[in-house]
Amino acid sequence: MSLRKLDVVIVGAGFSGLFLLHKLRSSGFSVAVIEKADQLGGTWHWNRYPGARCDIPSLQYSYQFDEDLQQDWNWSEKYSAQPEILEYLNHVADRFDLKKDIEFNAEVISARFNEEKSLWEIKTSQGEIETKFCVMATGCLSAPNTPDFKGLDDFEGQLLHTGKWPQTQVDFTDESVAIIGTGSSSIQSIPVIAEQAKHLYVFQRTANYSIPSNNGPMDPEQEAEVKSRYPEFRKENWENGFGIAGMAIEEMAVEDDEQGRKEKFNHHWENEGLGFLGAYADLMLDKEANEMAASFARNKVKEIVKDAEVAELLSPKFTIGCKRLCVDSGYFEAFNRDNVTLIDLNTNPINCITSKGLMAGQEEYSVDSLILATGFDAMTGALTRIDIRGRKGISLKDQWKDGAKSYLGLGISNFPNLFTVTGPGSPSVLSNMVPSLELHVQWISQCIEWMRDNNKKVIESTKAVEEEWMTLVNEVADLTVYKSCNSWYNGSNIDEKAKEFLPFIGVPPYTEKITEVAEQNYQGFVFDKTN
Ligand code: NA7
Repeated sequence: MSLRKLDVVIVGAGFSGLFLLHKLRSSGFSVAVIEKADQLGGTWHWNRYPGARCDIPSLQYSYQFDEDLQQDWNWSEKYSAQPEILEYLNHVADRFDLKKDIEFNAEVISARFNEEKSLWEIKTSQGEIETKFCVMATGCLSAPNTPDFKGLDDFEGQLLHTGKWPQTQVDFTDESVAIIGTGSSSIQSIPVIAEQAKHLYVFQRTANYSIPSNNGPMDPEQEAEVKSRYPEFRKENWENGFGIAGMAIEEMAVEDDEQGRKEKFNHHWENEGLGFLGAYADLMLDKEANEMAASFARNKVKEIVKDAEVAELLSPKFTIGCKRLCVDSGYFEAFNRDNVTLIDLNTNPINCITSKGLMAGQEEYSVDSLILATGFDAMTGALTRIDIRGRKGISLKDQWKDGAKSYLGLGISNFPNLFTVTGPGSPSVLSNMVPSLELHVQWISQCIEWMRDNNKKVIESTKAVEEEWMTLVNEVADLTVYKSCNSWYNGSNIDEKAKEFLPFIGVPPYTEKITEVAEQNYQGFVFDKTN
């Protein structure tokens, strides 16, 4: 097979990769997207589990780079389900004629920087490519975490992972089903599976907070209102810390009286989903304020769940929002059904998986299907699982062994001309992902264009700026309650991973910073460094 030569290789055909392809191709670069799956969609291709949907309203969880696109597309629900989001991405790909430059069923096996040529050598399952730039649009939650349960291979029933759901319809009718994990994926899927299955066993290690989505058909009046002023609507979101509308409140919970807090929490519980945490400005800054919101949410669980013992087990004990907050459609209500049983893994740990099911505590649960809803090696896993080698053959996995260091979540020292979209050190998972990735795509494309126009061949971050930036990322997190529990924000869900806080908190200051860096000719990065 002949060696292909390109300006840019983009890894991943999700939201980021598609927009990157459109941007860079429009600027005259030769580009290809390399995609492991047999179709586009990224997260929205892989996460097809029942009940999968976005938890940021679709009018915001969508591209804004093209006004005609955002005017033409109509979402059918407030929070769209996975099939509709995938349909949207296919529409975007067709509208901008993207598919012809996407190589499907091609997995990147290795990416090596050739220092002599200043080129990346990319080896995929389909062939080899030499490229000036490599952009990793691999997603923050795309490397599934499969815990090393003893006997997992012995299970003879249907084994599923929510993050790698089959494309064929999975029907649980008349089945006994076990699901391990109670994060967002499980919380979304449990109400749907419970309606189908004969019996559903939920194995919980940590009870989680979840806010009702109050999802429903798109309100035509609201849609028309947003569309009548879409650019301004988007601009307002950029001014919010999380890049999400409806969270820009300045009042403090600790300064309000009990009645005021009750009313406000109730309003946000019933209307805002993730924006529940925006009820007051101090919820993620002050432990006392946070506990007020947490105790409100715990009381809600006790109001919904009829069995007091089950309600207690489902009541989270940690700081609200410190693990990714979940948004559901009937999660706690599902535990009022006779065919749903909750098993507390703290008192009944999983001993092993058997051919028929699993042993937890002293009991064996025989099931037809076993679902692992055990999350992802978040933010870094999709990168470290590829053999990426920079200067002097240094592997990214080794370089990040004691912690992922990146400048602005965009560039990594020793890895010249390699960019990451929503990489560690950027707001990414603590923001509305679609605008955040669009911001990165715009920044990266402009940088590559600027280099072409200014005769620069190589751009690279340095250890010094990365240290400084990641220190700031952690200092900002220290001002909040985000570090007060185990979460995938800080690597604690993966045993062998460095425990460090990865996302930068605060969309407006971050946007200001990267804009300023670009305006000052990519301040902090070095160009054309010799070996
Ligand atoms: P999450 O949020 O990481 O949830 C994973 C769940 O799996 C969580 O409840 C974990 O418990 C549990 N888990 C993980 N490993 C184990 C083991 N070994 N034993 C028992 N339970 C385990 O992943 P999701 O896929 O639900 O959501 C990811 C994001 O996708 C979500 O936030 C949205 O942004 C979309 P733990 O809490 O660690 O005790």
